[in-house]
Amino acid sequence: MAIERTLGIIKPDAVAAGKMGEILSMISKAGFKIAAMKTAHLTREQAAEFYAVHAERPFFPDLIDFMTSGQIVAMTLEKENAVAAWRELMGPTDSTQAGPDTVRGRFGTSVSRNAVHGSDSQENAVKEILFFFPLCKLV
Ligand code: 3AN
Repeated sequence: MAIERTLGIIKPDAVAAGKMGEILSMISKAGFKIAAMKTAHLTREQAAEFYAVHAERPFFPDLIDFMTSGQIVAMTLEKENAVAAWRELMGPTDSTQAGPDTVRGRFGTSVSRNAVHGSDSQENAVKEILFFFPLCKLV
């Protein structure tokens, strides 16, 4: 299977709770290579652009409030089958339904405060990686 890249974000709830190190450790133990990483504090415009696909959803204003409430960590994660593998390690969107071995099960608290983000397809992974790392050469 080919090496893939996906975009992971440690969200403001997990960063503020001091869980960045533990989440990076889970990522590393699961065999991902972190090909790029940066911390950022998104503006409302940047968050709205990143989540444009959800613009009409009722939770959109809360999502933008939350994602701009503090520092995030954006990462390009590399591994065989990375998109699916990172979504499996994250667990389901609703943290209350997530297993104890998943990042959301350990560090998320609800459907919206769910600790991490991951791309949902290879196509979106390319777009999302370029959003945070515009100079990255994708091969
Ligand atoms: P995922 O992040 O698991 O791919 P998406 O793409 O459906 O989930 O949703 C993007 C983000 O929007 C989620 N991570 C979560 O923060 C928020 N979200 C999704 N569904 C809801 C919901 N029903 N209520 C509140 N926030 C939600």
